[in-house]
Amino acid sequence: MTKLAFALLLIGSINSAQAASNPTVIAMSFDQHARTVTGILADEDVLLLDAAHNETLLTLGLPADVDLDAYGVSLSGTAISVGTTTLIGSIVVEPGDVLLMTPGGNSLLFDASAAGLVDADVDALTFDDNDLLILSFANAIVDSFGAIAENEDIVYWLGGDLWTVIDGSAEGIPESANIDGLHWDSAGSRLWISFDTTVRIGGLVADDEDILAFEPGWGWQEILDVSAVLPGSEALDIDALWGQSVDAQLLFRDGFESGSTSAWSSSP
Ligand SMILES: [Ca+2]
Ligand SMILES: [Ca+2]
Ligand SMILES: [Ca+2]
Ligand SMILES: [Ca+2]
Repeated sequence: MTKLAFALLLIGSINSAQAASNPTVIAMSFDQHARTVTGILADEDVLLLDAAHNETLLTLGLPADVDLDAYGVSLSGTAISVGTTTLIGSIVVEPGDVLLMTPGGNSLLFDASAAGLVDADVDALTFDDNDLLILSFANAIVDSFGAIAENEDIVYWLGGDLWTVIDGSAEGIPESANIDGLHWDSAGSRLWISFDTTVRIGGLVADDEDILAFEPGWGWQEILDVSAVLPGSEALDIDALWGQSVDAQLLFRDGFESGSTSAWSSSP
């Protein structure tokens, strides 16, 4: 683990360590379609869940045949990754790319092939306190310097090099597990994490639709047992994740999302 990476991650948050930060809004996407009372939540859509467990569906305008597999909101706009190569507007977005969506247009925030990463698939992303992109990949990635990011690792891409933020196996994550959802909770000085399989860690058992928090130096906590809140979601996997602890209006600041209130019934 590089000390530089931790230093970057923790800038601006040192004084808020262990602060209470119950999430106001959690945004999540699933790996497959799910049924709500008012319709289908597609795997390219986002479900917003507030602290009272009210639900709002967001559609990002993505093609219907693509899976949204990473999602986050930066100071510039909304960042996404997809599961398969997809034409979004005039941009070919590959699984390893991160597309930045703004009211003024879309652009690639991270271009995996231009970075020299072969067969890359970004499956989780978030932004640190300096709005720097943080990534996890679906498969092991090797950069031009020979640094390896496993799929349970969390990394920066800085200056053409991978910088480890979290070495997953050093933090107790089984090497068989993959981090597929990620959010830097600045107010709580912790990372929210979802896995793609059931994981036993820190005395917890987390299913793939659950959200845990990891705080460097403090360990693991459960943020949300999603199946307890959304009956019928046990068969689903949260494959994209974002949250807001302080200012829920942040979610809508880039202005392009649309939503409608819904209620959960069960997965199809
Ligand atoms: Ca999805
Ligand atoms: Ca992807
Ligand atoms: Ca991963
Ligand atoms: Ca998951």
